[in-house]
Amino acid sequence: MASTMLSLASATPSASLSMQESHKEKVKLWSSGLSFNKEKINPFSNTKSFGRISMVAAVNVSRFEGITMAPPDPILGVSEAFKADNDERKLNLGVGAYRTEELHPYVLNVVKKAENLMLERGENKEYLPIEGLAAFNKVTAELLFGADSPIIQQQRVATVQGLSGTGSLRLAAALIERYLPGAKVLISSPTWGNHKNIFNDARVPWSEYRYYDPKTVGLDFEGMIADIKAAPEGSFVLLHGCAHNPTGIDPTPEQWEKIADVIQEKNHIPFFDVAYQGFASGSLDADAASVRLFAARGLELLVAQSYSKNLGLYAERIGAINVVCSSSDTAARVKSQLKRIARPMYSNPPIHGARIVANVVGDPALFNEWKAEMELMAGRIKNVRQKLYDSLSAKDKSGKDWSFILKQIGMFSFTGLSKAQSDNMTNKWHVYMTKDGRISLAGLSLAKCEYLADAIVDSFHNVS
Ligand code: KET
Repeated sequence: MASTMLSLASATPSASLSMQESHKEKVKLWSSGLSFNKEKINPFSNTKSFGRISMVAAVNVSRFEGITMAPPDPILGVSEAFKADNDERKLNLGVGAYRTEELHPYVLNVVKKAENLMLERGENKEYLPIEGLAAFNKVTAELLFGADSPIIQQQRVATVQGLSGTGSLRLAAALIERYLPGAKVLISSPTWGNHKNIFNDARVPWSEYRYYDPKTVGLDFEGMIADIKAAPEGSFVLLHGCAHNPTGIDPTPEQWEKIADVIQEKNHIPFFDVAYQGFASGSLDADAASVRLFAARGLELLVAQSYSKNLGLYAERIGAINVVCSSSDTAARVKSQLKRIARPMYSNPPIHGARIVANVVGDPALFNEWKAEMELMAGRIKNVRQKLYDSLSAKDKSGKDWSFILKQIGMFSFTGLSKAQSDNMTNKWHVYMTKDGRISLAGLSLAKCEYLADAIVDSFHNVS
């Protein structure tokens, strides 16, 4: 159809050919954003039959011609590349997703039980309210702050079900952009790659505070405190509640107290991203300690939650945004505005994951089973962490100290491998990982530790 249109519009076949040849160039010009001038710049104006040809061009050329190819996502793009690799030694240590020792995806038993309950009850698929499932919102806030928290009793928290951690962060970013325009968000350097995208897309300005010290492969606590102090008063400080991604390095309880002191001094607003509650230590309460410490000081704070990892509900997109306010009245108004932001974006959230969480957390027997399963998952990761360290120490004859791997917690290990070394891991060894040197231990088995250690030792010593 396109070529028919073209020959119909062109005076001669040769005119048709030359137009096709120069077509790409013209379209580039056309879509490059140059100010449009019919006589001089219009790329289709070099022929007498301008009217006819430009009309054909409009039909024949995609309106999206000027759109360039986006780069693959630095984390989810790794899974796509992994799928395309046919080598049988391949290993996907990119995305933070839990696998069994056989490297299969894992659906928790409590999740299956909760789903069976839902089937038995014959629950319907009606729309949820904009703020999500009430039973879910109740238990998710309780899980985070503790059921006996004064925040909950005084109804000072606005909890809205979100599209997992990412969607909940995005809702909060939109709230900041709309109601605290100009306020800056401080994010750790480094951080989970998507944080920057989220604030960029919401048009919220951000800057980084120091966090990781490559010399010690530990926390740059002095730098962190200095940067939080230096930020404009009233900034939001994004903190990873536990199991910092990508470094696996968390502040100690004493350091958390000092961070809270500075935040309070500067009237900053803590903004927690809690994507790994229960996955760092194996205990839901211990992993919420940082958030509870800030809450106990009576501060206003934001907390985004995710059930992707701790309940393995990655694809169900279940999480929440909690805004702790100074009064119940403020919380009610904040909640109404979060709903107003959500409605034109996605209307209301999906129900399936919300029911699973409500059933598991709301039922004492299932809740205990969940805790046991989480300990198992966290335990398996600790075992591969230890085995990887042992293998590296045995294979690397250079005397390099790999003990930082044992000090890191959570799903990941930040290996310190450079981009070139990470590329070597993938290109030569078929080990898929993010280019910042992060590996997901949740995707590693005991059986593959030796192979991984060989790959790391080779990449570390033979690639500069
Ligand atoms: N916060 C952090 C710190 C985080 O690592 C993730 C996911 C999320 C939020 C969001 O997850 P959600 O599924 O939207 O609840 N991180 C892993 C997956 C991803 O990049 O999307 C990862 O780092 O591999």
